[in-house]
Amino acid sequence: MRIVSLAGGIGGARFLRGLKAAAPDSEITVIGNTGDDITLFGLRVCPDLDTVMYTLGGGINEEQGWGRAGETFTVKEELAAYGMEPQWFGLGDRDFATHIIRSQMLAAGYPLSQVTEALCDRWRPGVRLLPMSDDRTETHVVVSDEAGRRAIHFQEWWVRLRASVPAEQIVLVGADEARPAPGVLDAIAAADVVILPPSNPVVSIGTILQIPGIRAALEDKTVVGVSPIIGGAPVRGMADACLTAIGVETSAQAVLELYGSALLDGWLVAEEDKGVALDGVVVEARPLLMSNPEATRDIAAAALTLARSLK
Ligand code: GDP
Ligand code: FO1
Ligand code: CA
Ligand code: CA
Repeated sequence: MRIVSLAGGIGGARFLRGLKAAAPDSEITVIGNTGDDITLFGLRVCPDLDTVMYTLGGGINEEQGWGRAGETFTVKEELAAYGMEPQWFGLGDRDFATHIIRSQMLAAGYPLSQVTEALCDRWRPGVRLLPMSDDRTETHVVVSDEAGRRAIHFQEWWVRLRASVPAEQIVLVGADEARPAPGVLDAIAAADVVILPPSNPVVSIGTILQIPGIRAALEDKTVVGVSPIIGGAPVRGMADACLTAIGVETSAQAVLELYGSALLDGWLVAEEDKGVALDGVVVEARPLLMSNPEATRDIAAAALTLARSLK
């Protein structure tokens, strides 16, 4: 079976591990969010692509959910000793190597999709990992504080400010001119089913859906989503602050309505969210906590079973 999955960072990566276990003989193509990408110290950092690559390739810091296992921070400390900014983003020594190679290849003219493929040669994530676009897009957040009203990079809002300042607007800069990366639309067209993992509906899935052509391609397919919201709260992270910014309530019902019946054919919600419903979408309630590999595999299996039944 051919499966396409969109993915953000931690939620997407953990779900994909379950999807691989639930469908070991399938060919899985992952379309990764690159709206989180940021240039730091002259290096291009792609947090969500790296989180998927390290998680599926066995290099992730499991407790943290991002960054490398066994990481050290000597380079970060040395940069800070020079007074280099920003100091609020924790790039580790092992992780730095990834960004150095990526930046060198990009400077040599390779598109991000080929760079990602080259990095995955080492990590063997067991899926085909494609960036949503080779064109540079970045999520920026409009905030107002003592410094006035301004747009800051998503990472500054998320990591430095911990989303504590309300987002007045969340904008994917460059979206209008961006094209899907090579292979993205072909993979969607060839897919038997499409799964939306419980990734952030605004700054992960919502970002990917903004690349012209991707949403329309998905609307022709059988798409099943897994709710990232359980009992009115994101399981981890600050997705509620992102939903509030776009005027959407933090609930499995509101995220279902945000995605809509043109995109979704099926929707998995947690058992405490039974009763969630939308015309044209089949909703099933299941335990949705990815607390261990088996529970995660069962969630992915339920999403696949539902998708197959709706084809
Ligand atoms: P990020 O890029 O690292 O923020 O990761 P994603 O966008 O892929 O996923 C983040 C989302 O995963 C959060 O909004 C959480 O609500 C969701 N999430 C995390 N753990 C779980 C879980 O165990 N179950 C479900 N259903 N959602 C989860
Ligand atoms: N998240 C943090 O909360 N603090 C960090 O210092 C941090 C560093 C970092 C470095 C590399 C990387 O790939 C991810 C990193 N993240 C960090 C996670 C990440 O930036 C965010 O959780 C996601 O982008 C939000 O979706
Ligand atoms: Ca992310
Ligand atoms: Ca459909």
